[in-house]
Amino acid sequence: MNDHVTYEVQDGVAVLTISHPPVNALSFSVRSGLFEAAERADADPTVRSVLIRAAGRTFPAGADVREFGKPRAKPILSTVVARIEALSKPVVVAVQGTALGGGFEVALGAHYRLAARNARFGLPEVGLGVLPGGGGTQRVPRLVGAGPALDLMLSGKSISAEKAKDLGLVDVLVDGDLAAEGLAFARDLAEKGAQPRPTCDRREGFADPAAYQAEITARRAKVAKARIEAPRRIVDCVEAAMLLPFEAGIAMERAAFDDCENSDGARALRHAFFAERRAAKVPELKGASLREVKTIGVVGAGTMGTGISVACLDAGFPVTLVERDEAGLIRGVERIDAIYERAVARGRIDAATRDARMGLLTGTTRMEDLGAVDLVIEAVFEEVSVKEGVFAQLDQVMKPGAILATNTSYLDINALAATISRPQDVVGYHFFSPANIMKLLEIVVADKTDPNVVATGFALARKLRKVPVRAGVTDGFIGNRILAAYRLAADFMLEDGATPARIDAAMRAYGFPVGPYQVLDIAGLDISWARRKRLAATRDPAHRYVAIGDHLCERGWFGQKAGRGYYLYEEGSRVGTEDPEVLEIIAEERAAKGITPRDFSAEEIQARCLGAMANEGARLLEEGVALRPSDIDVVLLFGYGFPRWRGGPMMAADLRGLLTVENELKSWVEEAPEFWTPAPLWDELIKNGRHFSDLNGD
Ligand code: T1G
Ligand code: NAD
Repeated sequence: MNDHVTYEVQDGVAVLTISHPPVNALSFSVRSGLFEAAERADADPTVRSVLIRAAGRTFPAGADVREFGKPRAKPILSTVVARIEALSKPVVVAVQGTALGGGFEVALGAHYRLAARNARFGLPEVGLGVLPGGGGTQRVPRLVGAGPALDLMLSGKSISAEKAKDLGLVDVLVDGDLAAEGLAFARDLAEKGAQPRPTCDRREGFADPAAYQAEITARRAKVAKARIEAPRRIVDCVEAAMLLPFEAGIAMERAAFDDCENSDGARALRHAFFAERRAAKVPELKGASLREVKTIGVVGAGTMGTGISVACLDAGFPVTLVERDEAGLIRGVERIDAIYERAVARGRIDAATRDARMGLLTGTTRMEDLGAVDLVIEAVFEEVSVKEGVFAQLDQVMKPGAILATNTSYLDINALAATISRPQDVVGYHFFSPANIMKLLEIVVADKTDPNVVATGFALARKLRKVPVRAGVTDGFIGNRILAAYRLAADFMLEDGATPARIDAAMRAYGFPVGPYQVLDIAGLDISWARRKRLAATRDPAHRYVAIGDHLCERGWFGQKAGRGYYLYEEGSRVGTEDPEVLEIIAEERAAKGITPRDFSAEEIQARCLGAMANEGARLLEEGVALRPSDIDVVLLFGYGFPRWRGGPMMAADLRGLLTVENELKSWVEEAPEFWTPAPLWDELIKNGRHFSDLNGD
C-alpha cells in the first residue's frame, strides 16, 4: 500500500482506508494504492469481504483536479473502479461527507453502499467542463434510469444520502459509528455467504427502455445550445449505457472525457475553481489575530445598506441600522422586511426564520447607538463630504478596536481614513448589488489598514458566504476599474459606428447574461455620470472622451428607473427597445467629431472589450492593486456576470494567446494611445514565454 491508502484485515474483512487530506482527492497515489489493495484483498485467503472507507471529514470529493490537463498516470480511475468491482468477494463502502465525482464513482464500484445520514452524493464534473470519467455515466443509469442520472450529471448538484437511498444508490443509512457499522456489515455479508453484486451487471434502471429513450431525447434537446461540450457528451454516454455493452460504454465515456478535458471551456472552469479558493489566501492572514465581530452596525438604509443588513442577518449577526431620519429608516426596514417576505413566499425560508432574522434587526437615527458594535459598514451617498461627515461621527462614538468599513464604489479610502483618529481601523468592504445575493466582496486595503482588520474581513466573508478578493486603493478598486475600461472600449465603438444593441448582442453572444448598455440601464446611468463629473477636473484633455452618456443623463434618461436610458422601457417593463432618439444623439456626436461610422463585427466588439479588460487588469497588477491575475478573474466572475466557462478576462487572454491580444491592442493604439497602449507586463510575459496564469503563484 502507500501513504494514502492503508490495508489491514479485521475478522476476515480487508479494511482499505484512504487518507489524503483535506478532501481525499483521488490523486495518482490514492488510485495506485487502492488498486494494489484491491489486488491484495482478492488474493488474500484470510479475506472474505472488503470495506473501503476514508479517514477525515469526507469520502473522496473527486479526482485530483490539479492533475487535469497533464498526462494522466496509470492506473486511471475507471481502471481502479473496475478492479474493485471485479473482486471475487463482496465489497462494502462507507461514505461520510461529500462523495463527489470520482469519489461517488468509487462507491459505485463497490457492491454495497453505507452512508452517514448527513452524507451527500454528487457528480459535479460538468461544473469543471468535463463529465464523470470513472464509469459514472455507465453505472448510475443502471441503478436509477436516465432521468435521475441526468439530473445528477447535468445539474452537478449533490443530493442527500436519504435521497440517494430512495433512488437505490445507497443501501444503508448510518446514524452511529460509520467505520464500526461498515465493518459489521462487511463481516455479516461474509458470514451469510453473500456474493459480489457488480453494478455493471445491474439493469434496474433499464426497466422501461421507451421511457429511458424519451428522457434522452428530451434532455438532448435541452442541452443542444449549451456553451460547453460536456453536457451533450453526458447525454450521449447515458444513452449508450442502455444501448451498448458496458465496456463499449466505458470506452465512449473515456473518449468523451479526453475530448473535454483540454477544451478551453474546461480549462477556464478549472481555473475558476482554484481561483476562487486562491483569492482567500492573502499575506495579511499570516500570523493574524482576528478582531472579534459579534455585532454589526450599518449606516445608510438605501439599496446597499438594506442588502448588506440582510446578508449579515442571514448569517446570524445582530444588526443596528442607522438612517439620517425616521422616514429613511422606515423605508429601509420595510425594504428588509419585503426581502424576507419574498423569501418566505418563494419557500426559501419559513416564517419562523424570517421572524428570527427580523428579530436581530434594530433601527435607529442615533449614530451613538453604534457605540458598542464590533464592526460598522457605511453605505451612505457616494459623496466625499457625506462620507467624511459620517466617519467623523463614527470616530466619536465607536469603541476602541471596532472596525470602520466603507462600501464606497470608487472613493479614495486612504483620504477618508486620514480624516479620522484611527486610520488603522478603516477598510473597504465593497459589496455588490443586490448585496444579500451577489457573492463577491472586495476587501479594499488602505495604506494604514491593520493587517488584522483585513484578516477579519476574510473570515467575515466566509461567514457571510461571500467570495472575498483583496484589492488595493485606486479609483474603482479592481472591479469598477475593469468595468470602466470595458465601458470605454464600448463607448469608442458606439461613437465609431456601432449601436448599443449591436454591442450588447455581441457581449451576450460571448456569454455575458446582459451587455454593457443593458447593465448601465439596470444600475442607473447617474452613478457612472457622477464619477465622470468627479474626475472631469483632473481628466487629460488630450485623452479621447465620449460624451454620449453625459447627453443622456443631461436629459434625465438614467435608465430603467427613468423609463429610458440607452433603451426605451414600457411602463413597468425591464426589456428595453432601441430608442431612435438615442441613435440620433449618437449620430450628432459623430458628425460633431467628423467621424464616419463603420460596422463592427461581433468578433471585433468582443476582442476590443476583452482586450480592454485584460489590459486594465495588467495595469492593476503592475500597480499592485491586484495581488494576482486570478483575483481579477474572480472579481469579474462573481461581481460582473463574466461567463464562468470563459474563466475571466485574464484567463481569456491566456487562452486566446497573449501575443494575439497584444497585437490587437497595438492595432488600436492610434485611436486612443492612453487607453490602448499595452501595459509593459504584456511584453515581459511574452518575451519570457509566460502567461498571466504563471503569476498566480501556485
Ligand atoms: N481536487 C483537488 N483539490 C481539491 C479538490 C479536488 N477534487 N476538491 C477540493 N480541493 C482542495 C481545494 O482546492 C482546497 O485547497 C481544499 O481542497 C479544500 O477545499 C473522474 C473527473 C469538497 C465540497 O468537483 O466542491 O472527479 O485552497 O476550500 O469549502 O469522474 O472542495 O486549501 O489549497 O473547497 O469545505 C469532482 C470539488 C472532480 C468537487 C469541500 N469533484 N470540491 O468544500 O473546502 S472531477 C469536485 C468541492 C472528477 C471523475 C471526475 C469542495 C468540497 P486549498 P474547499 P470546502
Ligand atoms: P442609496 O442612495 O440607495 O442609499 C444611501 C442611503 O444613505 C439613503 O437612504 C440615505 O438616506 C442614507 N444616508 C445619507 N446620509 C446619511 C447619514 N449621514 N446617516 C445615515 N444615513 C444616511 O445609495 P446606495 O446605492 O445604497 O449606495 C450607497 C453606497 O454604496 C455608495 O457609496 C455607493 O457608491 C455604494 N455602492 C453602490 C452600489 C449600487 O449598485 N447601488 C454597489 C456597490 C456600492
